[in-house]
Amino acid sequence: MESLFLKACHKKETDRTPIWLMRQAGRYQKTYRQIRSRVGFLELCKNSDLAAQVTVDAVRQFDFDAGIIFSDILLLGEAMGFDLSFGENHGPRIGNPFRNENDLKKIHPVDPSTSLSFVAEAIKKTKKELGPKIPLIGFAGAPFTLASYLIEGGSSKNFSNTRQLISENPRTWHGFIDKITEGTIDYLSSQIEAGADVIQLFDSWVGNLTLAEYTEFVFPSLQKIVQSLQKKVPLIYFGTQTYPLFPKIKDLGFDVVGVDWRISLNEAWNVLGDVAVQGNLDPQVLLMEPGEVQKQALKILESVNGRSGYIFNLGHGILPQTPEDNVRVLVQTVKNYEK
Ligand code: 1CP
Repeated sequence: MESLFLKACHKKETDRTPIWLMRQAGRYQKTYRQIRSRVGFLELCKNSDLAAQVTVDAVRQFDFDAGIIFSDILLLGEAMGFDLSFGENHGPRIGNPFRNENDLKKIHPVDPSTSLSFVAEAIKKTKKELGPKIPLIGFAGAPFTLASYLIEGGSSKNFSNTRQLISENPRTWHGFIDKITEGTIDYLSSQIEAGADVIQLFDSWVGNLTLAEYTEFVFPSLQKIVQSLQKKVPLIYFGTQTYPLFPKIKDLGFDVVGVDWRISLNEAWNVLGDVAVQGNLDPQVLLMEPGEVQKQALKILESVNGRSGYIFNLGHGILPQTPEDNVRVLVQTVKNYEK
C-alpha cells in the first residue's frame, strides 16, 4: 500500500497529514552528537553504515513519516573537483572556488557510481532498515544553490560574486551551471536507482535573485532536471524567500513545492495553483514552550482545511538548539489531528 507521504506527494487523499522535518537527522539530536564526537562530518557522510544509521535513528526516535538520506549538497561539488572541508562549528569551505572561464576546464565529469558510490550504498542500507512503509527521500542541491557555494567559497550573505558572474559573464555562468546540471541529473538518477522513493532539490538561497535573473539564468537548468527525472519518482522543490518566484516555479512541473514561513500556505496555493505543498512552520517555534508548538502546528493544519496534497514540515532546517521533546510534541500534534 502506498505510504501517506507518497500519497500526499501525488495529491491523493490521506486520513491524516504526513510529517517529516528538514535536517531531521542532525545536531539537535543527542545520538547524532555522540556519533559526531567520534567521526568528522564528511567521514560520516562517506561511511554508508553510519550514514544509514543516522538517517534511521531520526525516523525511529521521532516517528517521522519519511526519512531523508544523510548526506550534504556539497558532496557533488567535491566529486566535480572542488576541494571541500567542514571545520568544527562552521559551514562548508571550498579551497579552490570557481572564478572564471579557465576553471570550466578543470571540472571533473561526475560518475556517481565511483566518486559518489557511498550515497547509493547508504540508500540501499537505509531502505533495508526502514522497510517498505517509510519512504526515503534522496536529494541534491539545486544548481544555483550549489553553484553559489562553489563560487563564494562557502556560505554567503549577499551572493555578490555569484551575481557578478551572472551579470558580467553570462556565458561562463551558463557553462558552469550546465556542468552542475548534468552532474546533478546523473547523481539523482543513481539515487533513484539505489531506491530513493522521492527526490528533493534544495534551492535554499535562490530567493536572493530577482524574477528576471531566475528566469534567464536558473530556470532552464531546473527545467532540464525535471524533464529528466519526471515520472520516475515525485520531485520536491525547496527554497526560501521564493514567493516572488512562484509564478515561474509553478511552470516547472515539480510535484511538491516547499513554502517557508514568510507567507501562509493559502497565499502560496493561490499563486502555485493545483500542486502539492510542503511546509511551513517557522523553525523558531520549536524553541518555544510545548503548548506554543502545539498551537502553531494546529493553526497551520486548520488553515489547510483538509486539502489533499499537503506535507507538514518546517519552512527551513531544524535549529541545532531545538529540544528533542518539542519535536515529539510536534509529530504527535500532527499525527493526532483529525482532518
Ligand atoms: O557538524 C555537523 O554535524 C554538520 C551539520 C550538517 C548536517 C547535519 C551539515 C553541514 N550538513 C548536514 C546534513 C544535511 N545537509 C542533510 C541531511 C540531514 C537531514 O536533512 O536530515 C541535508 C538534506 C543537507 C542539505 C544542505 N546542506 C543544504 C540544503 C538545506 C538547507 O538547510 O538549506 C545546505 C544549504 C547545505 C550546506 C550546509 N551543510 C552543512 C551546513 C552547516 C550547511 C549550511 C551552511 C550555510 O548556512 O550556508
